[in-house]
Amino acid sequence: MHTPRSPGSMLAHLACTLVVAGALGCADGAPASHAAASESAPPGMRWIPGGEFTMGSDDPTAHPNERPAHRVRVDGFWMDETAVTNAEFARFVAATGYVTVAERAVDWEQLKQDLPPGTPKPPDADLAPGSLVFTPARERVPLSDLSGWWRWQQGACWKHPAGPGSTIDGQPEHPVVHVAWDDAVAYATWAGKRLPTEAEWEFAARGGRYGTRFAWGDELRPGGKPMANIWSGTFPVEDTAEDGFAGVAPVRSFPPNGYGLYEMGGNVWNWCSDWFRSDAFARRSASGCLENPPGPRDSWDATDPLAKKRVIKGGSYLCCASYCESYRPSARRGTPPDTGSSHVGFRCARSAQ
Ligand SMILES: [Ca+2]
Repeated sequence: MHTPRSPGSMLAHLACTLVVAGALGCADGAPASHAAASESAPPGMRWIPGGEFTMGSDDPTAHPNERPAHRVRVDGFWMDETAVTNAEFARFVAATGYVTVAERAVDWEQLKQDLPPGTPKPPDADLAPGSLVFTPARERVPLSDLSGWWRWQQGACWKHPAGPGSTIDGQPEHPVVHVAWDDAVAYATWAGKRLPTEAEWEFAARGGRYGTRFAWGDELRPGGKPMANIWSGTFPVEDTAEDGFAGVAPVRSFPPNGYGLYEMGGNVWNWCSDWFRSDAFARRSASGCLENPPGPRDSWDATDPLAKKRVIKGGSYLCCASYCESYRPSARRGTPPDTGSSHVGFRCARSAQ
């Protein structure tokens, strides 16, 4: 946990050495792992058979941090069918008494480590518990200025996603949001699971389909059918909900991918276990086919070099063709591990027994 949770600095972080221990190259023709064939499926999880695939993208429209495409191989593993829901997270909190990062006051001593030297301490009121809440802009705003649609809301947390007075009552099947990376790890540990690596997540998101722009093909809406919960209309002013939802949708609202996983694109971003480096793929592309890459040893974002970030994947209900388009499997972003927001959730993985 390193990163600023103060309003201004957190907003800055929301913009849209790889150590690969054992990166010895993939064995040609090696079979995918079937280790789970004799293992009964954990409830709510799907077996991802593993194999070799092309990670990242060389598409001219891909973000620079997705390039270059490179070969990666992952072992088989279990993956949650859906993002962790409010009901599931509530059971975790009830069993453990866990208090999420957004429900704790900001630790100034930690916060200032990621700020320019000499940055003055904010007023105590700005260090009160809270989280980042999406708020539509009243009119078109520069898409380079995230403060045009994100606000720091005291009291916002997983139970009160829009701040005090808001509730998740009646939304047990919505993905839990306002969870920091540390919260996701705490939940996964309690559940006997772990966060997926970025490589596992991207492999799983593709659902066995490769070489297409989206997990379901090259058309965003094949035959006019919405395949993911994304933004429609003018971002960030008005979401016309053409896919049926403005804001977070309950899990299983859209068709599953080829592995039976729901909402691996759109709805809410998913935390991964890796540190985020914007140059990660460039640094490892010469290493040949990588086996189960765990991600970089450290974090670095060219646009935000002081912050330490973890990888998030999948995009959210705020993504659209004109802004980020991160519901593509290769899309990736870094977010400070102590920063949650109203469009970031997670799902868990589990290694074969
Ligand atoms: Ca939508």
